Amino acid sequence: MSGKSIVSVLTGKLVSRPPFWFMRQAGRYLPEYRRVRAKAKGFLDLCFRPELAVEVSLQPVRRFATDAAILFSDILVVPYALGQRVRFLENSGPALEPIRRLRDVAALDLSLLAGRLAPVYETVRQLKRALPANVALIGFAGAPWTVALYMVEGKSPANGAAARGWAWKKPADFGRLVELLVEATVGHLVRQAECGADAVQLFDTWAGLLSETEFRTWVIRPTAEVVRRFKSRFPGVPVIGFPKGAGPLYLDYVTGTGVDGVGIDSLVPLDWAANVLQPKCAVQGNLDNQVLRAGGPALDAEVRRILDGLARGRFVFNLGHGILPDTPPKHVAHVAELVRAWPDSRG
Ligand code: 1CP
Repeated sequence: MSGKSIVSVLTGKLVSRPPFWFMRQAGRYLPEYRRVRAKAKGFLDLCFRPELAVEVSLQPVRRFATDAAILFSDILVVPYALGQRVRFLENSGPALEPIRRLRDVAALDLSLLAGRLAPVYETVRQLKRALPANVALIGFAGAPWTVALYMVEGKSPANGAAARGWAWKKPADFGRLVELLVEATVGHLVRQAECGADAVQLFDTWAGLLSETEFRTWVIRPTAEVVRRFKSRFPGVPVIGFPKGAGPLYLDYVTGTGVDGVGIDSLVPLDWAANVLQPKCAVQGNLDNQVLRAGGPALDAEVRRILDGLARGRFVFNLGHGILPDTPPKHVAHVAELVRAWPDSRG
């Protein structure tokens, strides 16, 4: 296989075996990550030191020979770069100074973004030089809805009551925040593409919290705007959208946003994905992260079920959500073997 097989799949070409990578493939489950992490002052420091961020981005590629590296960064570097106070507390997750009113939105400053994120773009440049020609470099951003949710809630959201309450009561005000994030997201993705990203992914981790009406307004509409504006600058760089938990609305998401590939969570039925989504775009997913952690015969059976269900069409093997911190790396290595061996790995 020549070139980058993930880019081939996302642009509609057939490949001999499905390419693979894993969401959150760099992280605490890897001992080599924990060693580098210990050198950084905090999580944001790790994201903003190119020599460390490049190293942790490359670790899973070396260990598992994945078909892609994902930039090591976080979706919450964007709120930080807009001037919001963002901290990552050890072992408890993100803490942001919550945004609750139009006045808080007005205090955010788009002009800070490129400068504050310059180290991230330097990481992308260095990664591009370090990667073999057949390994794709995936850039990413959080989608406007998911990033807005963290900005308003100030922490890992439970039901999103603060953000959703605001959006239902004052849609124009919440809409200003989302518009600002559309602008910031396009700028962030364009700069990653300028520095060498081969594809980009939009993480909409909390899309599944929403009602149909909210999903159309706060997920499909802003994502369509991001995709349209990104593609006007980089028509050849494919976009993968991951609206986790979208259920049957995955179809309207694909047709309404214009993404080249869609990440599906582990609950999406494979036959539905093959019959309804794959004719419209490439599909990426959807191994359950708990079965990856558990391992054993159940893991083998699930990997084969997914490959048999989707690998004859446009398909990128991945998880339905990120790798859990207590996942044995040897389970990940085993999955990589099974995917590489398909169709001979069929049970
Ligand atoms: O100290 C640490 O090591 C913290 C753990 C960690 C890591 C490894 C965080 C904090 N972020 C990351 C890296 C990261 N985050 C990457 C690059 C690595 C890779 O994928 O290999 C990416 C793409 C993300 C994206 C991200 N951050 C998402 C979307 C994807 C998803 O998993 O849902 C979200 C929701 C975040 C927020 C975030 N950052 C970190 C944590 C612990 C969280 C989640 C908090 C929560 O559950 O609400």
